[in-house]
Amino acid sequence: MTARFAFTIEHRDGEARAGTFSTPHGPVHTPCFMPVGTKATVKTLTPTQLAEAGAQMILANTYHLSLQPGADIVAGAGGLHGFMQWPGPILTDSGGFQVFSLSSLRTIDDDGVTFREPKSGALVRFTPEHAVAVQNALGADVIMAFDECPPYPAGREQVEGAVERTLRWFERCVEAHRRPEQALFGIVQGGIWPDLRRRCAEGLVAADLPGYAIGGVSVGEPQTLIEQVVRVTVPLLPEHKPRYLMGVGTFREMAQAVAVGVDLFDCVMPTRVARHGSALLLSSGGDCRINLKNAQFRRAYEPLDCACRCYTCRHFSRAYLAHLVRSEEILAMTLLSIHNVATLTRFAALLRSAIATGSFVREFAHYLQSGSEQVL
Ligand code: PRF
Ligand code: ZN
Repeated sequence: MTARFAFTIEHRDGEARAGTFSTPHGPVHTPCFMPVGTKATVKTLTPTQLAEAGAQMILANTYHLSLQPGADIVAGAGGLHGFMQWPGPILTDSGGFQVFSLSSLRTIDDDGVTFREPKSGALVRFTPEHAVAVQNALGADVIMAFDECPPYPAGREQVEGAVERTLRWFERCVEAHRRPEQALFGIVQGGIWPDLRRRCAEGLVAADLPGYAIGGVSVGEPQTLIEQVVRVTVPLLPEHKPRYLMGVGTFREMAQAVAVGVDLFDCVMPTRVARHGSALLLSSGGDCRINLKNAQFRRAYEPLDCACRCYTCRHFSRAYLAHLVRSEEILAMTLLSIHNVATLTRFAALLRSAIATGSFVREFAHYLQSGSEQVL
């Protein structure tokens, strides 16, 4: 199983690594940013536009797809690759996070989670076996274990309970997994407590999976805590397996996580802000975004970002985009999503080449200064 999902580290710069993760649908060069296609579409983008924007691997969601259209319908099309016509690698999240963040009237017990389906109001039950069976049917290259992600802030007892449950559910996921051509990744929970992170990581690492994720971060905690939790958790994971930081994808957070040895990221932010009229700018050197509704862009005839080679920046001016946004034209969402996805994938590629040339720390120093106080 693992040979199919080999992870080769090609360059190192401090703890940062540049590698290649092999999947049945092609290689993923890391560090890599994965755009989110929750319902088997990265909103407003065709697969061709996504590929041209530099996407390598994309993410879809078990929670949404199992409710609509249902795993059997996706399986009938030959799985997600055939259904959505994305030829490259795909990862599905298990639903663990979405069940907790999106559904109402949740009841968790040791066997699984029952919740009310937001649209129909029907009661739905998710168990580790169900989450894995759905992901086996969806057919992504990487599938995620079913975990419990507590909110922030949460008390230590609650997080400790979530870790124990995540570990028991993990054993059941490993047992239920039926398709060796899909890589199952485990997810480390444990909130902000280093000892709970250690306990969780040790339980998962014993299973010798092809990859591991850090969950339970970026759930509302301050920036400094995110960085410190990641710094404490990464060394608990195997050196020669890909490490995936779930739901994180700003420039600063990515650079800081890459600096301590994270390889994969996903985040809805670039496509979500695009649909609200905002463009991410890399050239300014910070986590900068501009809103095209702002009056200053009405007569700005230059591209969003002169250094960006995306379709949007090669063809259109800020003034045209500002016009589309103000007119609430659908094309605004597509053109801004192309640019924002291209910008995040380009940022990951810049991290990668800086690691390859040994200039990572020097080039990205301005992103790496940590927050003020040491909290952990
Ligand atoms: N677990 C799962 N998916 C996730 C998370 C998690 O903890 C997060 C937390 N940032 C995002 N997506 N299964
Ligand atoms: Zn662009």
